[in-house]
Amino acid sequence: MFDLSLTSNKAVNAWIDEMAAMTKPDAIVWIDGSEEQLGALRKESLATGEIIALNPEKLPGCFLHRTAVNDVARVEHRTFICSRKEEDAGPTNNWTNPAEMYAKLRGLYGGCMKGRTMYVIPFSMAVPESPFAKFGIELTDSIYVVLNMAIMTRIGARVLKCLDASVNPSDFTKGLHAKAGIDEENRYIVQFPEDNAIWSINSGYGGNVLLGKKCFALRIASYLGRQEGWMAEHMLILGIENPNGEIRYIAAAFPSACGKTNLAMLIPPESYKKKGYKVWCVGDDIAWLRVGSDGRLWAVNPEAGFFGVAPGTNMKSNPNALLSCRENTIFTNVAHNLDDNTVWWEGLDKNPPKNALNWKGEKWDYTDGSKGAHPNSRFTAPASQCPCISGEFEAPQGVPLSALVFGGRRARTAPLVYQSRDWDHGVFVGSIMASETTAAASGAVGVVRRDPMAMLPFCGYHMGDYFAHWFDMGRRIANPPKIFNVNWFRTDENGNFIWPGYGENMRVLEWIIKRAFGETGAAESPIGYLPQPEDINLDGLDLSRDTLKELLTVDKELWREEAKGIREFYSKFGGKLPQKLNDELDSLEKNLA
Ligand code: GTP
Ligand code: SPV
Ligand code: MN
Repeated sequence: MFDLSLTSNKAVNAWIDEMAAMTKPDAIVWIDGSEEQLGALRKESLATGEIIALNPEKLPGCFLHRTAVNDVARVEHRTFICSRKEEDAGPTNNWTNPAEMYAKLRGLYGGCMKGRTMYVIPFSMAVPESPFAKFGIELTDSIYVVLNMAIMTRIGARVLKCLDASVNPSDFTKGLHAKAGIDEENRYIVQFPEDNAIWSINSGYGGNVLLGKKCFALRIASYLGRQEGWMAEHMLILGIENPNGEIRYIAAAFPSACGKTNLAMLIPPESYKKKGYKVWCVGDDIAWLRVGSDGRLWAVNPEAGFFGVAPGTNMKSNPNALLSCRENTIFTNVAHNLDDNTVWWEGLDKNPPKNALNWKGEKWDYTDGSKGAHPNSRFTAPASQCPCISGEFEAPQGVPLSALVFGGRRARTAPLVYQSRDWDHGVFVGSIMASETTAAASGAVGVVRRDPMAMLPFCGYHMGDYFAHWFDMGRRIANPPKIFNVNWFRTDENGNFIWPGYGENMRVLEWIIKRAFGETGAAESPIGYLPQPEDINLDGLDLSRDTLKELLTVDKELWREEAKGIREFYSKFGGKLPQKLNDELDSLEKNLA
């Protein structure tokens, strides 16, 4: 039962033959991207219980899937960058020499698809017709992966046609995924940047298995970007339309589960809506950045869907995300309401279902204090369903950026917002990012760690070289976006967030855009430019100027401690750390003295 190949592309067919010879599937099925085929696969997946059909009136076209209990997040300790030289992976990545890794993995993949079907998914990151599109093929034995890739990327015959017509039809990313036994001890997420290859085994969870996302669009793409003169970043992209109808674009990098999806589709406060402000979503997780012929930096969202965090999403915090996932959506690891066959998660509303199964599929009693949904439960929804999707969402050249924003979860150190003095200082600001860890990756939650540009788990090469690439790009952008840092997560002595966040973040975005266009002033501080408290609009918000002042304070004592931590972090990079970063750190320490 081997499908005829959908292409005469020799490189593609030879590689698939090789992978099939190793994994030995009973059948090979080519994914052509048609609704008929996807429908048939859904039926098959329903029959095995891999997915569960939800209420067709309330959630048409929606399904629920549960992963294995030991397989609910990215696994950074089992993620590898296998470049030929260890130095090219750098101190922040796990590394094994490729020959050794291939040998080990061949052992695990050997015959692992016996009795199973191998699906061949041709996919494109960015619209395949875009000059910036990159093509890949993912081989997988999971229908869940096929159905998710069909939402998250552009797939099928259309992609093969573009690959075959491209300058180099043998240039495609080779992604191999096998569930094998979902064995934690033998779980590997491995990138081979020099081979443009990704091998993932023993997982069935999102970021580990949807190979177009973190593995390709960030790890491999960041490596390609450095060689080809562009950047792949863990950034949302949004447009702010002002009352004159002008749209200005911002890209923002926050670590996993730190607010990208929420900011990307925020709804402005009433007072802004009345004036005519609108926010348009271009992307919620990944941005590919290139210098345009006009000397500006342009951003493309390479994805076609959202793989968003479910808990905390509700009609108040993020109505646009909720409205995006009311149809044609796959929910993973949320609670199942058996009364009306819908889904529920913590923070959806105040009415947890009385007759329900938790994310593990066990009978769930919400009164016992246990969670119904896993903290890293997700929805996979087509971006086209977002009520505020940008008209430029599929623009082949992307959108021009006026500002870049970094941010993370910091209880005390980072102020609500500050601006870097220039591009190079902005690179420094990105490089010193730190954030409390979240449930998006396995391991402890709430521990502060350094996460430069929110790329620590996603940079496909030596991070010292990555910093150098940022400086390099700055020299090539005649009219660079201004660079900022934000922190929505300062807490009071009781651990409560001080800043209301979500839609109210619009007030900070307004300051950022005004600064980017030189339309408002700022105060100098040891870390960069801060807003004067009266420069942030608080109309209609129940927050005092004094509280805002507190949110904008820079505690020099804390920052001196911070500088020590940065110096220690920088020391990891040895001679690969650009001297400019050391110089910036010296001036920060001087400013704090
Ligand atoms: P990934 O998909 O893992 O990359 O995450 P993300 O960066 O897109 O994060 P997301 O927007 O899904 O938010 C993650 C969590 O942060 C959710 O539980 C949100 O409710 C919470 N969150 C988002 N924005 C804010 C905010 O402005 N303030 C506060 N306090 N919490 C927020
Ligand atoms: C993240 O962890 O940053 C995500 C989810 O966006 S995953 O696809 O699992 O990487
Ligand atoms: Mn992410």
